[in-house]
Amino acid sequence: MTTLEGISGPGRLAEPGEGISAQELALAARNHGMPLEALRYDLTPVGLHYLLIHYDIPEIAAPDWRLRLDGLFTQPLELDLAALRALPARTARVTMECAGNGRAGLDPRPISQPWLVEAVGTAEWTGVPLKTLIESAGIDPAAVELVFTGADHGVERGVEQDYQRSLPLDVAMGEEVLLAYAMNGRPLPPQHGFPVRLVVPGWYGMAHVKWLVGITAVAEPFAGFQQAVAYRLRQDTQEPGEPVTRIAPRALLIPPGFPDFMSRTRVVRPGTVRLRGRAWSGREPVASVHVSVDNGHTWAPADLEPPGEHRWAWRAWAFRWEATPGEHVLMARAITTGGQMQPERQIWNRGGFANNAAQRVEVLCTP
Ligand SMILES: Nc1nc2c(c(=O)[nH]1)N[C@H]1C(S)=C(S)[C@@H](COP(=O)(O)O)O[C@H]1N2
Ligand SMILES: [Mo]
Repeated sequence: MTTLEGISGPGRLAEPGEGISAQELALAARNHGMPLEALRYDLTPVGLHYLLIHYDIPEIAAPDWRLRLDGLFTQPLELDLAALRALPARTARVTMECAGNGRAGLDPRPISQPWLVEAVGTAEWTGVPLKTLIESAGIDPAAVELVFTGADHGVERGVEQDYQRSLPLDVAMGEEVLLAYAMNGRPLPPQHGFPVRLVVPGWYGMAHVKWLVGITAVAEPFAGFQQAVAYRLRQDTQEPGEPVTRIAPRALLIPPGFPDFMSRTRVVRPGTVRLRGRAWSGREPVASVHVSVDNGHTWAPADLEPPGEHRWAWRAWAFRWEATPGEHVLMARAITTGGQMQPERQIWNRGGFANNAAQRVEVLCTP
């Protein structure tokens, strides 16, 4: 009989020149990205927001749903949806990005969900601050982390599991962390975590646990698969590595002109082309965006929308380019208030996480 290890072996790196497999295609078809032209919207229309679902979308009927707070709480709680919705709510505009965004561009390519750069989207999430529930359940002083459990179940690299992730208590207590039941003003759709998900503004997607059914306060840092095995920055699977946490700065271009169907090469006409895009960072805020129209040889600052009320959302930028006939490589990169700048070349790690190399867009300018 096949064992669970047998159907779901260890993580692998692609051999030199090895193409995207049918298994990677199956993942990519389930977990679609955001078409980059959707960078034009402040708020991503729900159906265009990227998706990442490790296992299956679980079946949850709203009347049956319960959220259980257990472990090191002084007053363990169980709530239904009506009870959650009766609590004071907040709405926050949040840019979410998968930690594996950019993975397919790495060499060698870690075999997993093969994102190019489109694993991003911005939504307005409405829900109850997590802090409100932690305070009413009362936290035991021995607790160091909260473990969040999703209703989805699967097997990954031989380990059968519920999808689970933890947050340190100080992060979980942040005013901005939400138990969200609405996305862009409507109940969450099944694929985005119906009926309730965690939203941790500024953190990569894996922290925003969907189909949330449990919150457990624990005395030791959580060592579950998605915390201690997956989502670590390391060169080799043997190293413990560093945990993946907050979103590294990134700028992306709305693809200019029009595309070639197969190659996706962009075609523009000579003359003034207004380049536009978005930039974001879950660490310190973006201070500027620089654009290169000559494949990174020279850079010039773009006009960047000033920071507004939406600290955790992407900001628009624009740049005037005088296009001349021929082939061009456009690039954009974000620089934070503390001087963190996107690298021009990929910085490799074994899982292909948090790699925020500056985007390159090939453009053909024809009369
Ligand atoms: N329960 C559960 N939560 C989950 C996941 C999952 O597979 N199961 N995927 C995570 C990952 S890796 C990402 S990037 C985000 C994606 O959120 P979205 O599909 O709403 O864009 O959800 C996170 N939350
Ligand atoms: Mo992700």
